[in-house]
Amino acid sequence: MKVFIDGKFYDEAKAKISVFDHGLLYGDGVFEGIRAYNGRVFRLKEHIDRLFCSAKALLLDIPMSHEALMKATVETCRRNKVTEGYIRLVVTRGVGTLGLNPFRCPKGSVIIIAGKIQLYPPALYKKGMEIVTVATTRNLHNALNPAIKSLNYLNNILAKIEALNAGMEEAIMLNADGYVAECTGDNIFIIKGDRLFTPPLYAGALYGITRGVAIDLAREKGFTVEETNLTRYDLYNADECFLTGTGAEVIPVVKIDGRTIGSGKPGASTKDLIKRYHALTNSTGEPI
Ligand code: PXG
Repeated sequence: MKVFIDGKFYDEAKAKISVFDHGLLYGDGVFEGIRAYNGRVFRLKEHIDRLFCSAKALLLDIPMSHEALMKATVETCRRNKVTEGYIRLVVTRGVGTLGLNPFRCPKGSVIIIAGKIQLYPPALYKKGMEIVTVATTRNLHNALNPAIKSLNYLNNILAKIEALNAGMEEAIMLNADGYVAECTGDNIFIIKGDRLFTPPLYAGALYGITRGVAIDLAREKGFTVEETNLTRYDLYNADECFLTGTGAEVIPVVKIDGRTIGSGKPGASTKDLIKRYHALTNSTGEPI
């Protein structure tokens, strides 16, 4: 595998960054997880846009233009012959002194890795997932805004540990007010009648790229989409529930905290959405 670091490609074993990089020392940096399907990078522009928005929130200067970053991402896929896979883009604060001050780091580093993705077990897409609400509260937006895709993922990892300890693959995180925020690496949706609901950004959700695609696809089918606060009661009494994420794509949820959702099987609208999501991933994107 060849890894892109600051304009050059390195063999996997030689792809290294400094131990003085504040990305490592403080989790000071941002990232994106992107997928390639059928020789195209899906929603590349949207991912790069979000990376720049995350960086802006941290006053982190990405030392490449939007266009150059798009080109480098596609080139990393090409060099690794990745036509179907996962791309990890990381921008760190860069090398600095032993001390928090980010302004003592003269230049950020850009890393691009193109490889394989570890998905949820395929059976879960057929029979649906069971998930649980966990005790770890989603970060407050005024502390570390969940809209920032930063290298500080401990809030999510703590929740993921709780899910795994409970024998589940994914966890629902609530915000400090007790409203549903999102899952550890996925956004959450419910369907009730002809309405689709998902938590808004201010509830502690990432503006997921897949979330945006799911909203568009649902509207195409005549659903009214509402970004509004949801309680666990709303989830338990939904007709259908599903999660979205670049890694997860669209995955049905059939049980939450022991409560069966709808019929207990993946819902018809969710299955239709999954089909149309795949049609889109296989036919659109930046050609590699
Ligand atoms: N919420 C959080 C906290 C995320 O990290 C999403 C929602 C979904 O956003 P997108 O833009 O991907 O639809 C994410 C993204 C992984 C993995 O390796 C995780 C994500 C993306 C890709 C891979 O588990 N999370």
